[in-house]
Amino acid sequence: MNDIFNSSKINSDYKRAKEIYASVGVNADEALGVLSKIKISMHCWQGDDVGGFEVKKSGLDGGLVATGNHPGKARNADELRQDAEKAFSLLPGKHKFNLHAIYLESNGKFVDRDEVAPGHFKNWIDWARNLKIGLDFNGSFFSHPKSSDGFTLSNKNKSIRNFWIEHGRRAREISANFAKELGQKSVCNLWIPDGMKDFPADRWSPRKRLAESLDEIFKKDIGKNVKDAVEGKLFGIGSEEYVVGSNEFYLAYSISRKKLVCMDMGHYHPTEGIYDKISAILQFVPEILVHVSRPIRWDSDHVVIFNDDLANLAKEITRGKSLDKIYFATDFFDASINRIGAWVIGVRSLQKALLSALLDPVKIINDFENSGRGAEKLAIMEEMKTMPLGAVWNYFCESNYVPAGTSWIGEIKKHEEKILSQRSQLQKS
Ligand code: RNT
Ligand code: ZN
Repeated sequence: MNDIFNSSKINSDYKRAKEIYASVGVNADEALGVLSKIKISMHCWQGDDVGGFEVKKSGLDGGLVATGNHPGKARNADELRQDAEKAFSLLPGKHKFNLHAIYLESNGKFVDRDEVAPGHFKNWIDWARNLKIGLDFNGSFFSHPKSSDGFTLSNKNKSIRNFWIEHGRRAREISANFAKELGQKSVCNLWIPDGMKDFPADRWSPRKRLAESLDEIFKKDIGKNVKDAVEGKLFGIGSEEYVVGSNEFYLAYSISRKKLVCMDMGHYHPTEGIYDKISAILQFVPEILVHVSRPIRWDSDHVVIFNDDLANLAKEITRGKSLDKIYFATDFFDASINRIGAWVIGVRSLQKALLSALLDPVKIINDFENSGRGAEKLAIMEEMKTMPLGAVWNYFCESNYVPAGTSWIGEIKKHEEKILSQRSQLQKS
């Protein structure tokens, strides 16, 4: 199978594909030039099922569920780096890594969330610098005794609220340090699990408290290299009826406070795609953070694949010439399959969706639409689905020195046999 992906075949396939795309007015070289500049923030939490490396930790709670127990998950930061590095070696381009506060390294000492500081991420910075990648950050407002009643920044207890406000402030400091040390912007996203399982008597007070807590967190001017983002949600496990930070709450908040709104593809009603929302929201906010995920029936955080939702999202962004206004971050966790494979599949699928959008014959479809030729427009949109995207993709991989086509798949098994299986044995003994 791998012989198909040798250099000369990839080059000749690309040459032919280029001609085919040119026939609909699309320049494949240009598309690849744009794609090579798109950084994707790969989330750390697929690597260990959202566990983190805090010294004292309780299990996953706050509505996040990772299911499955594929052997060999990373048990410490060194192992997570080792796995992520493997994944990055199979991804074309230079990207970013997206950390959560619970991935700190504290030398065996207990460090509570209101004490976490830039120094706890020193190893991550050295590693990222070495790999020439950026780092993004997230405060972790879950899996903690002070989130166990279901409320953090909107808690009615002032001292609990203050604890989480301090955590939020520290998250921004850590992000600012990433930006400074690595010389590129760092996105600092905030998601909280606050909400109620059943009908609340009072929907109002927690939202008022949340708005006030957020204003406290964002009071300090942290400089323009930190991109603050706020992420809403439809519901979570244990917050089925009421989510304090709903999508409407954060959309309004981000517009009024000039923050990025984070749109997670799994955080809306199941029949609602986020692609239609991009052109609406970007009328009023300068930038959006997208959490690229794949819901099945609910916010199930399945590994991202190149499906219609993703293809439509990517097309909306390129048709609106808005690539520079979108920050892409993956967000899924499947513990039932090889976790490095999950990362690579997810990020490569997003890149493929972006490539297919960059190869979209925008001029032709616009002309058809503007001249009332609906059937022709639909026909060309359909024909594009069977164009030789794979040949262009393979050339992109090849020219970025990563395995093309299916030839990366064997790498996963090798890593599993050489590295992960050792961990499983240790785990057993
Ligand atoms: C939860 C949000 C959030 C988390 C991560 C771990 O519903 O999607 O982005 O998945 O921060
Ligand atoms: Zn998310």
